[in-house]
Amino acid sequence: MNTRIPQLLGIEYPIIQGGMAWVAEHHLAAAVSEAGGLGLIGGANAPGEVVREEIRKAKKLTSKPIGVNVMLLSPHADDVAKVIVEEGIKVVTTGAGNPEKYMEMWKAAGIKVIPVVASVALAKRMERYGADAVVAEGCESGGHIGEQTTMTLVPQVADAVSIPVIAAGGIGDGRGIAAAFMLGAEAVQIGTRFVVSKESIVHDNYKQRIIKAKDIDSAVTGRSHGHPVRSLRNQMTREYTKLEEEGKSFEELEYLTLGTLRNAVLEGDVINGTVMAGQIAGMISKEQTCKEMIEEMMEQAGKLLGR
Ligand code: TUI
Repeated sequence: MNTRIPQLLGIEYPIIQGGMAWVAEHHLAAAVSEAGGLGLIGGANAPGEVVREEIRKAKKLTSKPIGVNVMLLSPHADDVAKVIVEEGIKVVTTGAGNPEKYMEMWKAAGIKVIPVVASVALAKRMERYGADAVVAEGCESGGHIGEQTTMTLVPQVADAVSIPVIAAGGIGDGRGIAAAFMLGAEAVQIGTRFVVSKESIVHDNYKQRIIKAKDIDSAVTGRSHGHPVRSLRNQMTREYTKLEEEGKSFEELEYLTLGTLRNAVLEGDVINGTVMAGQIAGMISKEQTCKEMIEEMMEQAGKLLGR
């Protein structure tokens, strides 16, 4: 499992933590990095100064590399992009858009840039713009998703680019990691499983909702306005779906979900809140430390791959 990614990022194992909004804060990022993966601070919709504080707090907990994810739909993306350079971060991932306008600044600062892509076209474009690797994220993922599955996207992206490909979406154990490697990936990005880690600050109601989830418990909302989001079914997804079917405008739907991810993550409102999680939630059965998760997954993947 000695691929190009651990060397590129200065980490031990080919495992990257997803840059999940509200969830990927300093405790989780530091725990994943300490365990030998790459922990990420999720910029999400936070202002630059909040991200700066998160970076500084994470650095107090670990001297190992940590990265930052820039959510490109955020009104604060420009500020976060600059904060990353100022704080000496060495790895950036981006999501929900095309990060071209920041690439020159980041490359000049010696930052490894890893855009999350949901299509071959964007992967090829990112390689041309100097990306160091791409995360090919399938629609099994939680949160904002594309259309392709991980099984179909990863090999097509791996064939289309020469830079390393990191698989994401539906991966939560060593079998998933081994399968991703078989598809041509050189690392994986994992989100949902780390949400239920002991170091994750997510409300226990949210963790229990994932632990109790069955395979079919997630739903995708927002397709009607071009921003599909996967979360666990509840009162919120039912209400959203009903309003979508009634043809409500993007603004009305946005208003409905305002603050609901925060309410689920921090307050534990898993009924009217947005409980983003991937389809692999049905397989996730217990809270463990990030170290236990990573070691268990690496051992299982190693055996399967005969390494
Ligand atoms: O970004 C994510 N996952 C996210 S972001 C997020 S916050 C949010 N909440 C509500 C609505 C929208 C965002 C929650 N989860 N994953 C990475 C990802 N990127 N998935 C899909 C994409 C993507 C999709 C289309 C990236 C680029 C793209 O096209 C860009 C272009 O210009 O071609």
